[in-house]
Amino acid sequence: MAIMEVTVPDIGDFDEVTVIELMVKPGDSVKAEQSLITVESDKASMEIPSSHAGVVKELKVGLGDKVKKGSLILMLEVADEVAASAPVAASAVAPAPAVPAVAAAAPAPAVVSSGPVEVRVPDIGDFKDVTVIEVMVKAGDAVKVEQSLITVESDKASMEIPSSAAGVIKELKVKLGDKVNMGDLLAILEGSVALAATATAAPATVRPESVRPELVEGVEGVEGHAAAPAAALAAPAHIPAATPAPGLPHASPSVRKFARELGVPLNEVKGTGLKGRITDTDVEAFTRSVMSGAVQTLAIAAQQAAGPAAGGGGSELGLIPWPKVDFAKFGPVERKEMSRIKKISGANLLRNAIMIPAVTNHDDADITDLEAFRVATNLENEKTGKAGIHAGVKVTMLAFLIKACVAALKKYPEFNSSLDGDALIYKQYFHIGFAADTPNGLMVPVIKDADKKGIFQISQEMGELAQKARDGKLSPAEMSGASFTISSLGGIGGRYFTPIINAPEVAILGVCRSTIEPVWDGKAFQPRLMLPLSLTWDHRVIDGAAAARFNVYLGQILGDFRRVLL
Ligand code: CAO
Repeated sequence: MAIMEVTVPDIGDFDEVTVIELMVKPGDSVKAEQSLITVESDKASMEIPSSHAGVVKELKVGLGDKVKKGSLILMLEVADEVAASAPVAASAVAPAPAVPAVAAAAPAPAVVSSGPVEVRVPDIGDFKDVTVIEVMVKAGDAVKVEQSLITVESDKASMEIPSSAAGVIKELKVKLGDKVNMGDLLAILEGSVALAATATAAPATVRPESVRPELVEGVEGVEGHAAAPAAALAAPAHIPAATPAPGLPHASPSVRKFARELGVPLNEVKGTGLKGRITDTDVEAFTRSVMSGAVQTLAIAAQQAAGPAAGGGGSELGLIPWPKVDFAKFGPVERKEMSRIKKISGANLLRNAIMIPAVTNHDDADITDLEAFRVATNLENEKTGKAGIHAGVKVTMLAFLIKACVAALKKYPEFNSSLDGDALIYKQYFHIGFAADTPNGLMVPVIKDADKKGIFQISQEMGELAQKARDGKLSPAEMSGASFTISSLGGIGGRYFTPIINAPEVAILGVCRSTIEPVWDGKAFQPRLMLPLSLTWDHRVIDGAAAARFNVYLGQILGDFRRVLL
């Protein structure tokens, strides 16, 4: 065994960076490429990997130490042959630098252009396909030279990409989750665009830590300016002070990855590391405090401060924000905008699911005789042909269900009511909505005055409304005014489900596919056609016993429709 020194490899343009995380300790076995420490500048944090496998004998850096290329990180015990083959004794620079090898600042004359200017990803060293994890600007924003536009992250480093030109963002060419490489177009600036000034300034005027774009290209043909490599700033007065990334928490890539895996919002985590840096221990502690409820108080306070209009993300409910996952890390993905209908119905469903204390009762109705009647009716109607008054109309099970529900709603009127503060509005009309599956999403057309219509008429209207829904031709009037809704998945399949109440209604009936089942008649099992029913109801208005009664009554009617007349 031999001892070798592991030093900081070439970290590009970075003069001195601070050690913010020690990832190994004496006695640890490390693999080649395993991260040893995390270092950080104003604009980037990166993990420094080991270029050899071995056992850590002694750490030579501590938290807060400033290191640069060649600084000794640790002493590593390695196999003799490894030490012998090491190119330079004691120097274990990683073969692939773990940091952005930012191109040296190239002198360039300051230029002013009034035409559109493309801002591209600069030389980010050895990194390929880095992920955009934060977009800090939007179209229409005025940006200064050096203002950070996006943050990108690889497995080993995260870095902000600043603009090397000032101007107004005409178009942003990247979004969250995109993979970018050197030269990729980030944004197009317009207005009086001041291109990043020359690098002829003394190094002292350059923030040594900043990762800066080296490529700022004028759109060809416009103003005749071609690419103007730019780095440092001639006029420090124009440089925004080392801009902390707005909203981006202070944490290393591995901590961020850890937080993402746990769904922890890093911006809510208090960092206990150096300069308030978030460590993985902080992430764990945050998770524990959420589990115990301690963090909810903070979130609710934030919600109160933000007011009810502060939408999305769950913070208004005292919930931690929705986890942001870079799915592309796990496999190929494609992003597609949801349809307008899906967005609208989604918002309604979310509100109803959250605001209604809903309970679902499941039951079965014996529809053996009813189905036989339905089939016979349709056969008979077909025979009558064009001569019949209901020519071409197919009687559907859903039409019977609508009629049966009307009967149950009449018997149990609170199911046909709506909450109005402390009062209930009992509707004396029976408008029944039915969920229709359309290529654009879920729609709920309404059969008005279902109590006054026969099965044929309801079947016919339903067919027409369902067709209109699929064609996207339903009028708002045809979708409003329901006092109760049925969602039938019977034509598709399934057993039971828990439909979400269509507020301000107070109940909804879910129906699934009927199946022949053995039913005990007191002497023997009989094959009966059983229809699964799932009734979801608002517990503020309806009691469990009433819901059970409603289902039982519904089952009785579906079992013997003559009961409707009683
Ligand atoms: N059990 C067994 N079979 C059933 C059934 C049931 N409960 N209900 C209907 N079927 C059968 C019918 O017999 C018919 O079979 P045939 O084609 O062999 O005659 C087939 O399913 C289609 O039935 P249908 O023409 O009567 O249509 P429908 O009334 O069942 O449905 C509509 C109409 C608009 C409700 C339906 O097309 C639809 O969109 N359903 C989905 C609703 C939905 O998405 N709900 C979920 C909302 S919550 O996300």
